[in-house]
Amino acid sequence: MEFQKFTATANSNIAIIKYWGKRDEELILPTNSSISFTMDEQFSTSTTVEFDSKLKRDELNLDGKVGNENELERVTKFLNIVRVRAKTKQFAKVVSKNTFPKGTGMASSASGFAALAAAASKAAGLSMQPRDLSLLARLGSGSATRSVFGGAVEWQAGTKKDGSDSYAVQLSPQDKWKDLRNVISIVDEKEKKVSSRVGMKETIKTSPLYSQRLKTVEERLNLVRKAIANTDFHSMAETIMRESNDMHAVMLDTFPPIFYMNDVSREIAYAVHQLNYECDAPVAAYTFDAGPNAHVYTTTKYVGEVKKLLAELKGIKEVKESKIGEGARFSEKHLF
Ligand code: 2P0
Repeated sequence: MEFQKFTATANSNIAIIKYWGKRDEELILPTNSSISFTMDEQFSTSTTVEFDSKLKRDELNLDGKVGNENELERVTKFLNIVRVRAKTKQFAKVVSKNTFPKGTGMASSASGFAALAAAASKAAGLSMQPRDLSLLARLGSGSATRSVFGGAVEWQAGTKKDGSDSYAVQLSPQDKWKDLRNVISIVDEKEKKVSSRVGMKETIKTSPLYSQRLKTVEERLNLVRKAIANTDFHSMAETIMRESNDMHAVMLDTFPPIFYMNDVSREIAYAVHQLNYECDAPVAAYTFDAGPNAHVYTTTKYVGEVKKLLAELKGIKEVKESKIGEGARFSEKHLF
């Protein structure tokens, strides 16, 4: 069978209610639901996929370089799922490009697997609704589940053993969030010492505090869902910060402990609290992922204030600003 070449683009996302722990390692099923905002096209991955009967194995090119064995293995594992569904044995050529430079410490597995899921499924002749696409993207990387959609997105943990109810839904489209910004501080560009995949597994295994997190995260989820339904950033700002702090607390409670935030990250957190104190309102909210880079959500009205306070801090390499972006889409701009 002859297959066509397809290209898809997906943006990364930054969670405000975090995914940190799996109830099923193989199916990538989370212990709790998570909520994120999708970033804009400055933080995206475009991927072209073509299945070809002449290939002897999958071929991978990432940002102009041949993918290493680990990267290829992860992509082949994912393509195997697509091949089974499409009933084909053909290997594929995959070429992928990130708009954000590798080594800025920005997560690329979310945008990467969302783009790969969209391009590979279409290139294999499968027709998928966004929900099915998010189920498929999840099998590549948990955070990719959310990148299929734009705006505010919830990855519903689901309860079924087979994972069929663990997919993402859009809570609110991006045009409702024209005033919201993510001001990103690049603090460290190095690869992290402990990957999210390994880190979250260790946390579940060794952190006594983790069971407490699973109880309290439900309250934060409800509060954030309500604030999103009302397009009300200020009412969830405190919860966004408490949630990030809670995740980093269980990381610290892991044994041996996992430190992702550093002194500069902590200075940024202090500065945001100081700004909110001076404004007598929660005008900005920080959140940190599995790394020291800060994401400060704020409204356009306060972006200038946030950037001013960041400029006064030492140790920040670069500050970027992202709008709330769209979901995965196809394009005619093939990469080969
Ligand atoms: C999140 N993170 O909700 C959380 C917050 C990092 C901290 O999703 O094992 O790379 O591929 O499912 O998706 C990072 O985890 O992990 C992540 P896998 P993934 O965004």
